[in-house]
Amino acid sequence: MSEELTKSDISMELGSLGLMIQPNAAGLVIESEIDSNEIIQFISNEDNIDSVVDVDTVNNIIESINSLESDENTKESENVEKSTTNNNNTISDEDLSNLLNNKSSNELKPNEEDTIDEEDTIDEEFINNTNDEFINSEFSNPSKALQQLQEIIEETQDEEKIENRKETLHKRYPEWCDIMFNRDLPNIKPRVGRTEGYTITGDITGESRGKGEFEDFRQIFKDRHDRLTKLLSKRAGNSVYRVSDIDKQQHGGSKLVVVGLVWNTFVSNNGNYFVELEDPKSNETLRTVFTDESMKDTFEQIVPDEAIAIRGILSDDGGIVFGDSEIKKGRPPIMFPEVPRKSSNDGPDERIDAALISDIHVGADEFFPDYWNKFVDWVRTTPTVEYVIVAGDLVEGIGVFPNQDEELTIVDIYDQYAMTGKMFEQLPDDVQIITSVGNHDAVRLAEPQPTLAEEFTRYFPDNVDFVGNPVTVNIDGANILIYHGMSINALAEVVPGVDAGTPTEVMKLMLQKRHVAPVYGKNVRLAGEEKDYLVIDTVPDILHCGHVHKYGQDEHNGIGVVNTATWQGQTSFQKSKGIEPDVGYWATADLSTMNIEKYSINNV
Ligand code: D5M
Ligand code: FE
Ligand code: ZN
Repeated sequence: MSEELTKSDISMELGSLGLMIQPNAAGLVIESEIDSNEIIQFISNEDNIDSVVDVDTVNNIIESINSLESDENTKESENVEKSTTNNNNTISDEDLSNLLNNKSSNELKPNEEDTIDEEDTIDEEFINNTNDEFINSEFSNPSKALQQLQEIIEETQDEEKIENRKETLHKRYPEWCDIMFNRDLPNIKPRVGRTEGYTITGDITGESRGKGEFEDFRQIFKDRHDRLTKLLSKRAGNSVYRVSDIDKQQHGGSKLVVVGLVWNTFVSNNGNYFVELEDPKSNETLRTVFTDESMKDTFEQIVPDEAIAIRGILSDDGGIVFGDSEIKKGRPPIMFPEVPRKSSNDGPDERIDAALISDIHVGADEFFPDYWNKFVDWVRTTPTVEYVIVAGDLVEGIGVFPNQDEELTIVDIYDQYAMTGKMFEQLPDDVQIITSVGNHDAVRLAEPQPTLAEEFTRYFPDNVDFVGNPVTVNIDGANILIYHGMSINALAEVVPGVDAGTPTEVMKLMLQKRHVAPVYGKNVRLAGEEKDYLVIDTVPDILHCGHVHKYGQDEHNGIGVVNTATWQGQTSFQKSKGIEPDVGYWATADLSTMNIEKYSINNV
């Protein structure tokens, strides 16, 4: 019996539980006539965790086991059982003892099929030699052992908590759970099933290379400049000069098109419009000026850090470009990269609907579960809907703005996602859900944003695909650019005549500028990366945003733009800013026609 485990086996098994045993004591276990596993069970259940198990303790245990064995078998097993459950005399923490019980019964149970090598028996010399070493090692430190054990317990409890989290939501949030989960759901109508699938491009998730260094940051502007210069060259119809490519001696006095990132714009006292362009590679700048009043509207659409091209004449000394004010061959003197007019449609031949939503804000006091039910029921009963696309702000988050916790029904971020996951479970399994993230989600604020970590996505069903912000989703040939919309406020602030309350007007500017967040600063944070993920490379069929909580749909050069509002009522922050949200809205995009249809809880 005793040769089933070696001294080191015992030491290690107990060590893995955080229970340290002196080698001499371990040797004693093996020497005894009693099954070593039984002794280990006793030690792990009975011994005082605060100390290293010593020879005396083992002797005591052996004695008590021997005295038990002299009793009747039934009585003995009763006692053993009792001792495993009522061990609070030695181990105060109930969870701790439970853990030990589980561990010892699961892992230390003798395996009848296992035979142990004869060599693996007691080594008297080893015990004597390693005794001091062991006692002096950090593992023989009782408080360290206790700490390690507590860590194991916490992890185990954590995992159990995560598993139980969704199942226990109704205990913590009975009102919402009653409204959403305690009701008769309409039967799911089978999907039409036309889609052949989708692909995601331009997702930063898993691709982030930035180390937060200044050079990474410069790199995004260099890349932005390079890629948009290519588009601008096409648009300008002839070769364009970068600011640093202009040879002031050679080009002085000649007509040219110059491209750069906007460094600065200003109107002089004389009413002239100045635009300073920069080449981010060399940091060289070039001043351009328009004197014609007719350039005002275009001039006002220019925002800092975007890439534009300007046509004009370089002064003799090469110091300034005098901007042209005429449209030549259909080309204006100030050119944005722009999206070409879309006339054809690469989408599917027959109707496939993507339902577009955003800004659910689960967890906020102002989230309306009864509104959400209407959406769920509509998806369940609308068989043409094969995709649901969420443009970020799934949850309200925590610590997003000062005193936010005073307006939270769910203050735990994991619970917020667990609740959202449970909500998504009510959508049909064969509807593909693709969800991006926003400024309220548990990811970095700087754009591009990678998607949620597994610790949050684990609460969602398998038909949910988590993507970053922004991304392009290609469904059967139709491209939908999803971008949460944090730049909408910044753009609206910089460009006169547009307002975040009419988001489609701002979203059109993104297409014009071929960039979803052209302005840096003003609540737009950028992350340094190898390339600028916010450049609109692929011309989308539809641009889908959220964030401003206002519904809007329109088109720009044949490209649909839609903002899908929110599921959250007015917060005190929004009240202070005069924002009246549109609550309970969504859109469908028929990908065969790119037709966008508006829905609200009031018309389904
Ligand atoms: O955005 C909800 C609304 O609040 C939306 O209209 C944008 C606006 N908002 C959000 N953050 C700001 C800042 N920092 N300044 C001005 N307006 C803002 P949500 O992302 O859901 O909080
Ligand atoms: Fe939002
Ligand atoms: Zn937002």
